[in-house]
Amino acid sequence: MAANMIPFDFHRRTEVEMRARADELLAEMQQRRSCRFFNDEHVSREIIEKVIEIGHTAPSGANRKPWRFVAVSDPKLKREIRIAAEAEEHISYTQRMPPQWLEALEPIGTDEHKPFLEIAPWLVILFRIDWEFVDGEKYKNYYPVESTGLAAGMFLMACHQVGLATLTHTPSPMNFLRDLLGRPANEKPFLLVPVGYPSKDCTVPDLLKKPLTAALQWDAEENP
Ligand code: IYR
Repeated sequence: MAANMIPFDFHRRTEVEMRARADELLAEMQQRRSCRFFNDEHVSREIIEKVIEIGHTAPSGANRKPWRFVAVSDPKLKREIRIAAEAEEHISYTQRMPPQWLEALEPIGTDEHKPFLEIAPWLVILFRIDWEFVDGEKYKNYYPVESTGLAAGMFLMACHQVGLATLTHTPSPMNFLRDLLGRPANEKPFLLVPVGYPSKDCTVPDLLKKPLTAALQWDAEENP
C-alpha cells in the first residue's frame, strides 16, 4: 500500500535567526549538568507529561516508537526502587566493576549510595521494546536501541530547557525495574532518570570536557 503523503509544514528561518537561536541553545545546553543532589520540591504532573511528550516526538525505526516511559512519584515505590538499585550497585562497586572502570568514575565521585532515587520528586524510567504484539501478531521493532536513545536525548534536552535537572542513571543490571513497575517481559529497562530541582548545596564535579575538535571532523574547508 502506497504511503499517504501530506505537505511538510516546515518553518524556514533566516540565517540571522538561525545563528541567534543556535547561539542561545548552545549556551543553554552547555549549562546542563548531571545532578546527583536533588531536593524534594514538587514538580507538577503536567510538566512531566509535557517533557515526556517531547521525548515521544523522537524519530524511530519504521515509526514504531519502540519505547515506554514510566513516571514514578509514589514515595513507597521510589523507596523500593532505591533499595533494589542500591543492592545491585553494592555488588557492582564491590565485585562487578573492574579497577579501570572504578578509576574512570573517580572524577565523577559516584558510589553505591543513591539517595536521589527517593528525594527527587519524579523518577522517569525509559524501557525499550524490541518486539511487541499488535492485534495478536508478534512484530519486531527496528533499531530499538537507537530509537530509545533518541527519545532519551530529546527528553533530557526538554527537561533542561524547561528548567528541570536530571541524571542519567543506569543501575546495572536493571531488570528489577521491570518487576517493580509491572512491565512485561518484552520491555527492557533502558535508562532511569531522576527529575526535579538541585538541592541548595548541590555540587557537580569539576570536569574537563572533551573539546568539539576531538569529536568533529570536516571533510574539507568549505571555501578552500
Ligand atoms: N551505575 C553506577 C556506575 C556508573 C557508571 C557510569 I559509565 C557512570 O557514568 C556513572 C556511574 C552508578 O550509577 O553509580
